[in-house]
Amino acid sequence: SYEAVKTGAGHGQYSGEVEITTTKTDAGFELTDGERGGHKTYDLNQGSSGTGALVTDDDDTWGDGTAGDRQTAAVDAHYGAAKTWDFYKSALGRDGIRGDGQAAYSRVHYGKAYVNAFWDDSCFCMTYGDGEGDKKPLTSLDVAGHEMTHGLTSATADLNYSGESGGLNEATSDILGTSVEFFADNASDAGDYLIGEKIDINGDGTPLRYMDQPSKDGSSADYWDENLGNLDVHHSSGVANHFFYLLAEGSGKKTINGVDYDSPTADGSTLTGIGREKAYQIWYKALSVYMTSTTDYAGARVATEKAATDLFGADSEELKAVSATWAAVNVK
Ligand code: ASN
Ligand code: ZN
Ligand code: CA
Repeated sequence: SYEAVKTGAGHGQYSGEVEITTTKTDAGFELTDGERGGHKTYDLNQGSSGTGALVTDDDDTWGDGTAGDRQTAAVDAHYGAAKTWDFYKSALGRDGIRGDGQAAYSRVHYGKAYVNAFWDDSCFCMTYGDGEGDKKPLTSLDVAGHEMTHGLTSATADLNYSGESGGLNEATSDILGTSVEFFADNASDAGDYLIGEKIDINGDGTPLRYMDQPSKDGSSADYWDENLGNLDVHHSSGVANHFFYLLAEGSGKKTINGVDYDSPTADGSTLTGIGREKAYQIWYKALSVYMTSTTDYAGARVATEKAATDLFGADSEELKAVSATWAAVNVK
């Protein structure tokens, strides 16, 4: 018996034609990524517990790019896990979610007409539903990066999932999930500051969230106020998502990869972005070194200012930009 790392040909619904890392066994090929901690992708076949079946194939060519094909969701999930792993490693210098080189695993085809995806610390795994009707499978790249980043947050700051800390937990998943999407540089799913633009979870063609102006979703907050912690965590995240967009890209109108953005400020200030690489480095350092389970928005400001000081210096333009950007979203 032998096992060998292979490069399979994947046909994803969202990722398009992609190389995925697979394993050759006596019986054929399986979705085990030997280059990334042994990450495996399973098919739950509409079940809702356990792992279901490891996804296998005879000729190392996977999926046909349609939701009707069972392997296709597995291709997108396996690809998303690989790109998230690679982003953590080469952009953040982190060896897997826990920093120990160990892989999580993915489960696709969860339940019946399930319109969500989720991370679970207890299995150290992420799970994707198939959607329902116009609402497509949940296996897009930004969703994969979002869900895996819940594992990263649990392994670092462990931000409590309620109140302002819960909003920061959610925003961390959107910030690094979006950063994965840009990092992957996939022509079929280019980087943007929208969350879930591929999956049509609203059934009307709109994305789930907008980082340049979170209130465009009808529920999220653009600016901090004293009631922010009463919102659902997926809406109190808006202030930090807006902070990240402004820090990276600046205020006002901008077009990136063909998508138009228009990001306002609470104080009417005009901001110039420092670029997304510096912005995610600051966020990650703040998350992994300075934030704790009870960090609130005021604490996130302090944490990111410390991180920017460590990375760029006490007299740096980057530190000034962090402070000015928090002021622009009303975090004093
Ligand atoms: N997809 C959602 C999230 O990651 C699932 C949830 O609300 N727990 O936040
Ligand atoms: Zn989340
Ligand atoms: Ca996106």
